[in-house]
Amino acid sequence: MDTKNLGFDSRLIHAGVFEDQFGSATVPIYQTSTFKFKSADHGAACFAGEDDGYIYTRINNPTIGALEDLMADLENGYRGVACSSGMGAVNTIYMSLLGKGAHMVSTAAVYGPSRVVMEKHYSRFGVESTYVDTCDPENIRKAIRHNTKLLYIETPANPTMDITDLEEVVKIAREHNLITVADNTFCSPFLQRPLDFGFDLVFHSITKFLNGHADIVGGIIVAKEKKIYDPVRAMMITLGCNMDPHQAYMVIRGMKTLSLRMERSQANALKIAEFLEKHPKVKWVKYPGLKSHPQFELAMKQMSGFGGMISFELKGGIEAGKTLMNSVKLALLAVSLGGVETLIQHPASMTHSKMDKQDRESSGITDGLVRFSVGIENVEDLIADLGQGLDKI
Ligand code: LCS
Repeated sequence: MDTKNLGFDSRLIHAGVFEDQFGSATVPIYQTSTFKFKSADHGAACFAGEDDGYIYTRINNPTIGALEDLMADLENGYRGVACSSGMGAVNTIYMSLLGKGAHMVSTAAVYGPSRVVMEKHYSRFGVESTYVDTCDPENIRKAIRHNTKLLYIETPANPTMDITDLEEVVKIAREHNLITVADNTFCSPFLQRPLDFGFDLVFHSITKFLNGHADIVGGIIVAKEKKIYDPVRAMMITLGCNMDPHQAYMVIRGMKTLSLRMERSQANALKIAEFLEKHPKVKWVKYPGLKSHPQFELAMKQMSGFGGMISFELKGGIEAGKTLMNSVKLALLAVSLGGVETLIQHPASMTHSKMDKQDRESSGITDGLVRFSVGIENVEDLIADLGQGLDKI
């Protein structure tokens, strides 16, 4: 369907959906590993790229393709590359764009494993990296070297909720001829579209808000242009971190309600952030929708809402945080985020535990930081649950 003149919510329902021979209203699951060629010449033409017929599910598949088309549409990009996980997407990007002697500048407080894999493993193959506080674009400028190729931004960052100015990053990249990548997991295209600011690539852990139901793991990359899409797609195929057709079907199904879920999640999050900010046992709260967030104005400028993620620290530090995590009954004590169910977790001992302690602390991921992923339950119930947990401290 031509979605050019449709609004975001209509595109969520109709983009990527193709007509099949039976008139199926939803995208069918093509649970096959391989596809029959019409002839030997047809097979050869598919491999040569002269025919866009399906070949093999690691390379292309109609169900996975429907999700890739949907995401490219929502992010205003050229085409999408679906991956087996968000980390599959991260590694596909690193592997396709960096090599021996190349250098990357990245947000310091990224999702822990995105940084750990670079510093521990890509360094073994001669890839260099510098992690800086990208809230101040000057830090990015100062970190650029003669061999810098990539600027890798996560905004809002997991779990500090720090925000990076997308427009400024693109300006710097253009001055130095660098490729720009944004991890848009915390926002989803409902709240922020980095390609519209001039980024070259955007990606997501699709496990989170996009799928929204805590029942699959997946990732997706969307490229702004063909010249960057082609090497990224080729790398995903070679690495073999493709999505599975059933996984793609689940994500397409979950994404139909993205706007509805995001609206409720962020409405709940604002009320919870306000409740926490006023609570006497809370030291600080970081939520982009609070005027106390140091980059509230920037969030207003580049995001169309403030999302469902909150970080906070209790006055009693980590011991108080543990009491809270052990006391809440409605919020699940679990990692991951962006599902319909509210989750609470402790980044220093869980999602970011493999990071060097000094790097973790200097990135703002303190021992006492607790992260809250706000679901779509009744907000009164969530506040009551937090309240009884805070009373136990
Ligand atoms: N990028 C961000 C911002 C993430 O939050 C995650 C996962 C990833 C990439 C990797 O995606 P995955 O391979 O897990 O699909 N974040 C997690 C978290 O905060 N808790 O558990 C996983």
